[in-house]
Amino acid sequence: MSAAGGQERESQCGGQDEAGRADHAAAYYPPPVHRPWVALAAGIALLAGCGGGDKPDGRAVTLPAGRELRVVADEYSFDPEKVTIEQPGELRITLRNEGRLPHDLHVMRGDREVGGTPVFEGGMRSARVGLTRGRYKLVCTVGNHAELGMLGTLEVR
Ligand SMILES: [Cu+2]
Repeated sequence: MSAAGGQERESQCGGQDEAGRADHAAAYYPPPVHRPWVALAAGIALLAGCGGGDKPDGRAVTLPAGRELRVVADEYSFDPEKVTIEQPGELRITLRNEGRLPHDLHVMRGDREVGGTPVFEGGMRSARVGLTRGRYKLVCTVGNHAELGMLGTLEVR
């Protein structure tokens, strides 16, 4: 029921280049019977991509100092999407790419890149970043993935 609603709304942003391409990509997902949640998640990500900033909230996590941050990448989302770290210091980030396309995860402070993983397809990659107190962004730097929803926040308290 909700999937049909998603389809309907997707078509409203078909005029945008990036939404068009995302539609195309979504068509290559396995049949719904196989992984129904993937198609649904892609639909949600597409809505987020053309919604103009007010996207549905992704999962939020708070990590104690010294804990590894594990993020799952997919087309086109990060999970979790909102991360709070309780203390400044070095953070190890592991990105698992569950999508079909190459992705990465970079930590940005304003326009300055703090660090991140290489771009890769499938599997996992880790990176270490040194963080001071403040707000950062989590970004996939591949193509227009950030615009399509691969964008998160990281706050260091
Ligand atoms: Cu990406």
